[in-house]
Amino acid sequence: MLAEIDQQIQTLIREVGERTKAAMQADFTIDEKTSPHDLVTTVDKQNEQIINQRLREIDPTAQIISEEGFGDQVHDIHGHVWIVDPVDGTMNFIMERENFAIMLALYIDGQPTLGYILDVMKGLLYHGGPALGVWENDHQLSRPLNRGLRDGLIDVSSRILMNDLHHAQTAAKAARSIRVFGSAGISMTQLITGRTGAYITNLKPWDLAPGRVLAEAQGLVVKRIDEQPIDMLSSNFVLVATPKAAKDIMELIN
Ligand code: 2AM
Ligand code: CA
Ligand code: CA
Ligand code: CA
Repeated sequence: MLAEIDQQIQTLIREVGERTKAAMQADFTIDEKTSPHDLVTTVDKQNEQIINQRLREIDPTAQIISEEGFGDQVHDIHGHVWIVDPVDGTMNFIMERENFAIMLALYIDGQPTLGYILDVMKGLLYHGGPALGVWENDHQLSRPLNRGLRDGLIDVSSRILMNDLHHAQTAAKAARSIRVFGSAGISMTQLITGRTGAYITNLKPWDLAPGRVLAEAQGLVVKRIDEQPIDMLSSNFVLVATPKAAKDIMELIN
């Protein structure tokens, strides 16, 4: 059953990826959400409507959590819950025209089960989970090396780095170098392929959901900085890292 759903979701996300590339060349409207740093486009909204409609056909009894308001009001995570980010890295979509993703995840009874991150402009789909393994298109990924903080690259979201939240600058200074991608999804692809070794960030459910599935299946640590359990119905201030880098960072910043 999981394999069948998986095939349908891969087809869906690829289709939405193609439509997104076409829409980027045409006219789309940009609106401010909460500030000039927080934008949404008609492409985000249309993608979400298409994805959610197809999810309701593929998995009719599931609940859907999604960013732009076309999902359900979800108060408990029991059963099948799909978590959807129709364009992750909207600022990159608008300004860079690359380095953005389309993301979906399936949680069953709260358990991370399937994750999908499509790097739209590179045409790379990261997909899988604990039962299926983790794949980049049709190539199964090996597990990242377990590097310590000092031997790897650290990724910190720009707001956290600039404001030194949770002493993130202390961790950043200890690493080999720092990377900032502007898309949680792209950041997750760098972790699961072993390019970066750690990521400190504060994420909404749709920013975190697929990356968490894939990162955990790759043997990476995904945990809240405050050591509380992750709550997929709200925001989480998290660390995603190799086991060694996670230990190094927790010792440095707590
Ligand atoms: P988004 O593009 O889907 O909104 C960097 O901005 C990363 O943080 C992106 O993955 C972005 O996802 C996410 N993010 C979450 N909340 C945000 C906010 N209020 N403003 C800007 N980006 C936000
Ligand atoms: Ca957004
Ligand atoms: Ca997002
Ligand atoms: Ca988004």
